[in-house]
Formats: sequence, C-alpha cells, structure tokens
Amino acid sequence: MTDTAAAHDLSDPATDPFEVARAAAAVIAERTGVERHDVALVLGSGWGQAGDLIGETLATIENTDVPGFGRAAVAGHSGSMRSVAIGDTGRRALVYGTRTHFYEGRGVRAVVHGVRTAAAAGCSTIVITNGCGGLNPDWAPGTPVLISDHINLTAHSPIEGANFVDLTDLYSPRLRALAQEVDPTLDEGVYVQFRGPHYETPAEVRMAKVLGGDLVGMSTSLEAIAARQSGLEVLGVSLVTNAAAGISPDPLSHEEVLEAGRAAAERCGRLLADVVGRI
Ligand code: 8IG
Repeated sequence: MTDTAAAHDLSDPATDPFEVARAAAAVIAERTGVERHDVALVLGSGWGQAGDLIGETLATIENTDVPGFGRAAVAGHSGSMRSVAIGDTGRRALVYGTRTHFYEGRGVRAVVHGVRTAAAAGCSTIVITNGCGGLNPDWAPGTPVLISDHINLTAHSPIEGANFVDLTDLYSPRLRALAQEVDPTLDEGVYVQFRGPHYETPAEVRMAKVLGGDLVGMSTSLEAIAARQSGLEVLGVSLVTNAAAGISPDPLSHEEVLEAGRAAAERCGRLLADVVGRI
C-alpha cells in the first residue's frame, strides 16, 4: 500500500474519515473539472437507471479510483459515480451508482463515506434511494414511497465520540412537500433499517409494524444520520420492490427485486429528475 492509500484506510481508527472524504472530493473535482457539485444522489436497488433523466452525464469515475470507496458488492449495482448536469440549470449532480451496505462488514465509516464525500464536494442536498420491502399491502412492487422518518435497528451510529446530533425532521419536510408537488400520489412511510443481508422473518416484519414501521430495508438510516451531521438536507425515497416477508404468501427473491426495479424505472427516473430539477 502506498502512504496515501494507508492514510485513506477507513478501517484504521487513526484515520480521520472526514480527511478521507476531503481527499475523495479532491479527486472528484479533478476528474470532473468542476470545483463543486450541488446535489448528491445514492441509487439503491431498482434505481439504477433513475439518474439518466436528470441530464447529461459529463464524467464517469470508477469508485476504485476514489479514496475510501470500494467496488459494488450487489448484483445489478454499478461500481461507479457520475457527474450529471442538472438540466440546463448549470448545477451538477453527483450520482452514486451503488452504496456500501452495513452488512458488508467494512464498518460504518465505509457505509457513510459517499455521504461525507458529497458534503466535502460542496453538495447541500442528498437524495438517498433504496429498494425495500413494504408493509402496506396497497404498495404493489414498483411503488415509490417517500421516507418520513426512520427506525435504526442496526445498533450502530456513523457518529464517533460525544456528538449529540439532533434528528428531528431528518427527512426534510420541505423536500417531501416538493416531491409531492411533483407526484401528488406519493405516499410516505417510516423506514426500518435491519442489518441484513438476510431478509426478515414474518415475525420480525410484524415487530416492525408494531414499532411504527412501514418499510423494511438494509440501508439509508445510517447514511441519513451522517448526512445530518454534515449539514446536508436529506430526501429519502424507497422503491417498494417486494411485499415484506409474511405480508404476501410468496417467498422473497433478489430476482424479483431487480424485475420490480426494471418495471418502475420510468416512473422513478421521472420523479428523481423532476425533484432534482426543482431543488
Ligand atoms: I430490495 O424485504 C429489499 N431490500 N430488509 N427487507 C429488507 N431489505 C430489503 C427488502 C426486504 N427488499
């Protein structure tokens, strides 16, 4: 390992994760030719094509070329990030084609590195998307749902030390209202992050419902907490790709998840493009 690679090792407790984020942002600025980006998007399961309607892709960077980023661990995810023109506004979106999940075991710092890099790159807003299971039987596979709040069942936090970050209104009421202007049929729900990578048992899904949850997944809440710590305004959108375990009699499959994403790509793409264009 070179000295800089060693200095950028997020798994070393002596490493400052914000320093790695600044190094990553410097590489992004160099490779895209722009000093700053404005809005970041994290594309989760089913959202892969959703960035395409935002505007023209002006640069694509392999994650492995950027300090602190790893390769995509999930089939159907792209291991690269893109700099996309937001229509003709002159503003730029930083679009992540994949994320690091908590269940990969690379630690919470790796999970939230993209969020911290977005903040270091100048973004003031982040749109965090995911594919998830739905508890409301009215949400057919392929239904996008706004995240109104979360329950973090990972028993972890991205924040280190005695830093008591307020999470009231974590999922921006302003941005949710904007998304509902774009699509008045959008429902909202509370997202419950489980560790994964196994899906829930039906009993765990019933527990999530008793706790006040509407959506179950394996991402987003740790990233949203880190986003708040870094001062980013957060919009969270889930794509219900499957009924959560026990809600429907059918077993869950990753193939079903990918298929629901393909089927919903058009609607989700329009939604993201319209919302990002108005932020
Ligand atoms: I896509 O039903 C997707 N991700 N935990 N449960 C959990 N994560 C998911 C699910 C689901 N569907």
